[in-house]
Amino acid sequence: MKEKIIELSKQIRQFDPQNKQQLEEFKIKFLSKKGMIPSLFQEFKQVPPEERKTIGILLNELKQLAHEHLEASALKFEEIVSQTVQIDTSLPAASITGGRHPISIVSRDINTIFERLGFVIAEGPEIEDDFHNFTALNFPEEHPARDMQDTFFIAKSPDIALRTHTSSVQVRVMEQSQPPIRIIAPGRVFRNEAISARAHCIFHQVEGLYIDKDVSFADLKQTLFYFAREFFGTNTKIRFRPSYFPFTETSAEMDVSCNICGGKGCTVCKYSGWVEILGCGMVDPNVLEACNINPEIYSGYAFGMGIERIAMMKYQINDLRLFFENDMRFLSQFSSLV
Ligand code: 2NM
Repeated sequence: MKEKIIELSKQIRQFDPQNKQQLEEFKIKFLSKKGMIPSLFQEFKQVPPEERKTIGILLNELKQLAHEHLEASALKFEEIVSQTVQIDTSLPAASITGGRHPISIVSRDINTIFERLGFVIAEGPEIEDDFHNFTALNFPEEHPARDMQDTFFIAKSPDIALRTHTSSVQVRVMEQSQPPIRIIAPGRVFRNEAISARAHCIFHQVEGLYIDKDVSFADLKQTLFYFAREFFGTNTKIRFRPSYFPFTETSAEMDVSCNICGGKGCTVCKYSGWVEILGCGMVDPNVLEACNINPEIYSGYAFGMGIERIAMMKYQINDLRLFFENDMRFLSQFSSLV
């Protein structure tokens, strides 16, 4: 009996099936009701009591070995099958469905124009501390943006909030490097606002920053003029109006000539011929100082724009909520634009 068991375990170990049929044959030969292992269990009944313990152990080990070997062989076999299916290079390519979201298209187009001017894309966290979102950006202690009504706070003392602009990314870059700095920071921002056709609590921004020796407002104007012509077309005119932001001095807002009506007057420009597209200015020396950049040596400009606003203008979309609803009737209109 012992010899038989040893002989069978040798046979089992040598078994290497090449297909499913051989696997089945193995099962029948060793493990089926009339197979060799169940027959041995029958024979086991005649084993004298003094040998029962050792033979019993050997027999159970043999059965286990057969099951394990069968499973391992089947597994190996299935792996080969599925691998062959996955890399069938003769299959025709799957057709590509879907397309980019309009916000993604516009964001990418804006980034590309600034990258051509030497700007580098910078990214940072959406959850920010008070210093990077407000204090370093020269927001006074009692500024309304620091209020619960305007900002989503996650924790209090220390204040942690969802960033309200991507300027916080620029603060992080300024802290970590010395000029020349030429970056754009695209990304999602969050403001505690009632949702309407013109506002949402989540939207997207691209902010730009250039710091070096002798950077002037003229440099800012020329850069933004180039951007406007590249993005809206070569006939686009720009104009600046004075404005105010805590982080820039001087500050301005820039309008572009309405590219829907060509300046004649329409609903997009509200019959003024001009559309506001961004805010900008010379970085306040207090901001540079807070970020360990010497304002006696360096100066810089910055600008920021809302991507939804620009996408609304470009595609003549009149309700900002459409960007966030993922309605296929809306999204599929952009599927041919890559
Ligand atoms: C705007 C308008 C004007 C701005 C300022 C900075 C920083 F970090 F340098 F201070 N980043 N972005 C800026 C300036 C943003 O958005 C309407």
